[in-house]
Order: sequence, then structure tokens, then C-alpha cells
Amino acid sequence: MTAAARLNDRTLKEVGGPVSLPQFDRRETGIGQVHLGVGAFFKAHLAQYTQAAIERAGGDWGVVGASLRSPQARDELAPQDNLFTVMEKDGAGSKITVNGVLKSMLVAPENPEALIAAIADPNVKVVTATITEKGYCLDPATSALDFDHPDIKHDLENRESPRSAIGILAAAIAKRIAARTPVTVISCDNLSNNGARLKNAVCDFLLAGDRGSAAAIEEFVHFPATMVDRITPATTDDDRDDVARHIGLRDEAAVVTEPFTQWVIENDFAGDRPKWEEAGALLVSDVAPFELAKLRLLNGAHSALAYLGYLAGCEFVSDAMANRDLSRFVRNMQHIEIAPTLTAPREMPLAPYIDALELRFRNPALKHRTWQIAMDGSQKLPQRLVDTVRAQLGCNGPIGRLALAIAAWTQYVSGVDENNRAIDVRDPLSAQLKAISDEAGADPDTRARAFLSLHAVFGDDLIRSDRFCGTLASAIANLRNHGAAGAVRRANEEEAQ
Ligand code: CS2
Repeated sequence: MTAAARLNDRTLKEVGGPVSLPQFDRRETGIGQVHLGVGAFFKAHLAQYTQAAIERAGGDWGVVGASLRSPQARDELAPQDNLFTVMEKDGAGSKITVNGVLKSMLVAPENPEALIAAIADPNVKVVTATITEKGYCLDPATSALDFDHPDIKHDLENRESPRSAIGILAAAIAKRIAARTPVTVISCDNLSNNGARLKNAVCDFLLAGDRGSAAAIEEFVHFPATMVDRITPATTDDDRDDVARHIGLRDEAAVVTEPFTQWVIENDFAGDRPKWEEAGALLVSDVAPFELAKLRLLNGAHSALAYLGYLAGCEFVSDAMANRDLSRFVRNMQHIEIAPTLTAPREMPLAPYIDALELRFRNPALKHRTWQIAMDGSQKLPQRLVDTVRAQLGCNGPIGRLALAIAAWTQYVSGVDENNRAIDVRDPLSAQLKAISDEAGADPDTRARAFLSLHAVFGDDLIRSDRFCGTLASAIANLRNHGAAGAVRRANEEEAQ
């Protein structure tokens, strides 16, 4: 269906149905936040927290949004005066909000100087970032900045026209240090110790060019850690049509998400900030236990469902969950292999969290493609599955299911599925992963050792664990002989005996 008019400031009053509209004066609200990486997640999560914070506690917290690569988000939002719809959906129905926090959009490659100036503006007190795991350009072994990364090399030579998020942040932070205007920079990506990682990357960049002393960075810039959570698949044409049916206007920038949302932020700010706690965010002194629980139980299970589910022919996470063997396998993995590696935060007991995850993954209204989650596995596996293996190896705990999920990844990145159909593998290391797979050939033991030698994903310790090498080789053989569905069934049967 095509609704005639487009959502924008003028048509906002025509929005039909029970839709929440921005309850603040967009025009009068000044800018206080810059966000790097305006994608579906930002719209469904951070923008909603900021909108609710402004509505409940006021303040000049309008947002300058930035895209780091393509102009698409800006082009979708421009005819809409940067308004967009957030539709929360589950089997029971939907709830719709129009979000109005975005004041303007910048596209970094078109004008990096404008983005640097926006971040350097002293009125901006917080910078939030969703730049994905690979956006940090870190050496996975040391967590130091990867000075061999092509974008970092480029940016060190072109400091005023950088192209990486790190180069952009560093250029702006150098200006803020010179002007002595403090700022808080908040990483909102699914990485453990995300604040410290972002700080490392930016500090390494600045120190490499004598642009700031470590002490000045400490004094003027804070990098709190956060745990962010809201499952938000890429928007589809069907989603846009559904939104149009509900609001009576076309919205090319709409997002569809789940009702659940969570944000835990380390209470370490350099200055003022939106009152996000009024919107339900939790401010704590230590984010690590929340972050680890979420990364391992949610994202770890997500990646397992993505690789095993994809190989078993499931297009969406909800299809994978509808497969009784797979959902049981993942639940066992969470309870038996992941939860024992975690310390539950008081506010987040693990058994109810796992139960809630099951319902969230089953959400029939979200079309979350296994292929989407499978992307960038080399960047995601370390904190989602490999660290959990490491923790279990340390106490001789169970690792069979984690190994099967990792084995499914090795199959997935080979570029062909069980029926010899090509897989469109998206990963910064895709060429290297394919080469490892091709060179290793079919022998499970050789394959296990070849993949475990990949330092960027497995460090240098796991190849030395005979136990893990053996378990991974068995999982690879199991997958080869029985297919993903069969291997998962066998893992469940073994557990029942
Ligand atoms: C997902 C996450 O795409 C993925 O890798 O696992 O984006 C996940 O949906 C979010 O972390 C949920 O908060």
C-alpha cells in the first residue's frame, strides 16, 4: 500500500491511530548530543531514551546524527524533517512512537570537517556511538589501535579529513582539549569493556600524533561503559508498508523493534547529560556483569542460532526457535555452558533473563534474518562465544555446545552450505576465512587447528588447548556427517542419556 503523504513536521498533525508524538518543542530544543552511526538500532534504542528523557526532564538534548559511510539514512530522513517512526511489535500487537530528537544529519565522507565541528561544539555534552565491532579498528590480541588498518593509516595522514570514527573522534577531541570543554563519549556497541576500548583507540590515535597528553584526555573526556539491548532487525519494505497502514503516512526511515529495551550505563560523565534514567536507563558503578551476561547469553545464543539456523535452512531467528531441537539446544547451551561463567547482577538474575530471551527470540512479529546476525562473525565471536569457552576451559567445564556453534561458523564462512549452495558471507576477514577453509580441506582435525590458529578470533591460547582442538574437531565432524539439524539433535540426545 502507498499512503500519499510523507511523514514530516507539516503532516505530523495528520498522524492517525494511537500513536505517541514527540511531547516537546522540537524547534526550541537545542543540540546537546551527537550520535555516530544512525542506523536501525540508534533509532529504536538511544533516540527513544533521549526523547523520553527530554519529555520527562527537559533540556537541550536535540541530536545531530551522523552516518559514517553512506548518505542513505540522511536521504531518507531529509524529506521527513528528520522525524521517524518506531514500531514496537510482538505477537500481542504493536505500539507506535514518532521520534523527533534528530535535529540534523551529517554524512561524514561528504564533509568530515562539519562532523568534527559538530562534536567540538561546546554545547554538545555527550557523543554516543554505534559504529559496530569493526569500527573500533583495534588489534584483537592487544586491544590497542591497529596502526596497520587502512582507515587508520589514512586518517593519521589526513587528520582534518578522517574517514574512520576513531579519526573523527580524535580530531574533535583534540579541539575540545585545546578549548578545555569536557565531553562524554559513550560506546554503545556489543563489545566487552566497550568504553575502555573506545578510549584506547582514541587515545592511541591522539598520542601517535602528539595531539594530546594522556593526562589531558583523562581530564576532559570520559568514556563510560554501557550495555545496550533491543533487538532491531533491518527494516523491510513490508515493515514500511505496515507503518504506513498504521500512521496513515509514508515513512521511509521507520524501524520495527521489540517491546523490550534495556540500557545500563556506567555513571561516569564528564559533564551534563540527558536524564536517561527518567526513561528507564540504569546508572551503575560497574557495567561489566551486565555486559558479560548480555553478550554471552543473548548475543552468544543469537550467533549460535544464526550459524546453526542458517545451515539448517532457517531464514529468521523465529524459524530457528520454532525448530524444537534448536531451541532446546540453545537453552541448554545458555544454562549449562554459559550461565556458570557469569556473575549475575542483582538487578538481572540469570534464570528469568534466559526465560525472557526465549520469548524475545520467538517474537513472531520480528523478521530477524539469521544471515544478518551471521555477518561480521570474526568480530563478534570472541566476546560472544570464544571467551565463554576460555572461561569453561579454565575450570574444566562443559564446552560441547559452544564448540558446535563455532563449528557452524567455520562451515558458514567456507562460503557453501550443506547442500553446496553459495553463502553470501559478509565479514572484514571473509577472504582470509575462505582461504583457511579451502587450504584445510575436509579433515576435521586439520580444519579445527587451521581455524584455531586465527589469532584475531581465537588469540594464541586456544590452539594450545588439546581439549578444545579435539572438541571442535568432533563438532566439525558431527556437522559434516549429520548436518546442522542432525548434529543439534544428537547433542540433545547425548545430554538426555
Ligand atoms: C545481534 C544483535 O546482529 C547481531 O549480531 O546479535 O544486534 C542483537 O540483536 C542486539 O545486540 C540486541 O540488543
